Amino acid sequence: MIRVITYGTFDLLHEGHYRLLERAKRLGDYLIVGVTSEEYDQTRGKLNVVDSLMTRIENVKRTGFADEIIVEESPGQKFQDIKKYNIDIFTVGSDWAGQFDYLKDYCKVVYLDRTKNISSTMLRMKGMSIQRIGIIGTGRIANRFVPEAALVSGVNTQGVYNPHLESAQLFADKWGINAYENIEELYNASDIIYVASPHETHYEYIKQALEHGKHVLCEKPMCLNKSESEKLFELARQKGLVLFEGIKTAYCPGFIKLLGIACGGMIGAIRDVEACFTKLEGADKRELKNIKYGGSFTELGSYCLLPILKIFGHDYEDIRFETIKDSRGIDIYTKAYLRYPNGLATAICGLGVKSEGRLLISGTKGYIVVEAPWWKTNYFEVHRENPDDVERFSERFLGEGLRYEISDLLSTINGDKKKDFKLTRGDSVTMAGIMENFLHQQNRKEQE
Ligand code: C2G
Repeated sequence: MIRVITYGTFDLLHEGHYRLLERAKRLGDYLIVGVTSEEYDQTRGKLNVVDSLMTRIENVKRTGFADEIIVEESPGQKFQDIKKYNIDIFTVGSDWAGQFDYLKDYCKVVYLDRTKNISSTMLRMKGMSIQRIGIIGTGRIANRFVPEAALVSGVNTQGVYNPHLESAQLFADKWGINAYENIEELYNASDIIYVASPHETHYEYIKQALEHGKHVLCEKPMCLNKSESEKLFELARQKGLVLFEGIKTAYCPGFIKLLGIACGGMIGAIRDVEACFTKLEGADKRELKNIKYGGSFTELGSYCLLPILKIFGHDYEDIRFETIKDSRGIDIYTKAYLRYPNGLATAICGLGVKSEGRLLISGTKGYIVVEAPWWKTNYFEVHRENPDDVERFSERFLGEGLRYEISDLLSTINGDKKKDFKLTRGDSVTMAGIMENFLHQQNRKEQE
């Protein structure tokens, strides 16, 4: 008798789960299904799980494939279960390919192809359904996005589009999703479009996606021009669709906590915000090759502007940029100085200059310091005049942190308006205006 085991959350049970269980059963004679407990899902950072453990167990039972159902409660349990239940085969979907190879010493490990297509009408729960995500672009960030989306319950990554079909195919093969040659096919197969293409292509893709009735999550900077940003938000409003700019920091719990403490008066009235983000990148990287729209400020400015706009708002009195360029004219280091009626702010970005990536918020009663990588906020300190008077705060930051924005996007699509404050339409429009101002000044200086 061949004994098989598989695990999963099985939330909002859909055809991907059903087909996985069906094939797992066929691998042997006796199938044990481990359903994750709520606590375990929290520990491993799976977000947005809707169904209770009881409902998920009930749904797995109803498929008729499980001979036995157990609860998965802790990280080391798979290894123990294999011994305890005398397992011959461990199986899981190919979205986990390679990740359970460590079990090969104890039993056979089989990765079954994940189901690429989830039909939109399948198994709707209380007006909620699985939201299918289509990706435009196949770069570094898109590669980080796919495994993060796998940890948000209620979404399924359906496929990818890149005008260079070969790149799309490579990406699709890597992640077990569809590659679309025609962008219309991507729109037809998706409910949400994730735009992760080069900056200057965002506007057209977002407009097209909204016109096709799709919700949109777009990588930062969403727009390089204020009026384009306004037009897109207006189009989304008219169509009743959700449009989110993907600045991961804005949605992560540590940053939300930091803003609460900073704006709650703990350091008095805030008079200065200094945010720095620098990276040393090879000259072959996209952001250092694109003469017109590349460079440090368009690449990293959104992160640095975020705490400034969240703390001081959108009505700055003056903004000034100082930039150092490389021999090809690409901005490798930029400082943006903003003046507000009662405060000053500096955004410092570097792609060819390395500095201490720190966020420093200074007030009339003390200061808050967040060391690099503050854009993945998980720890910060509040200091006062007395050097011994230090308060320390920490918060979890899971994985690459993209799961937070995906999770908020999903709750907003499902009608939860409470997440709106994290990155507002006004924040995004103001950032687009600052990008426009920066690019305009760069071009003017070049013409002089
Ligand atoms: N699955 C699939 N096709 C999809 C979606 C999911 O084949 N379109 C598979 C997954 O690969 C997994 C199973 O369905 O094998 C359950 O998926 P989830 O409920 O999302 O659980 P998961 O987070 O993948 O947990 O310890 C838990 C396991 O590691 C798997």
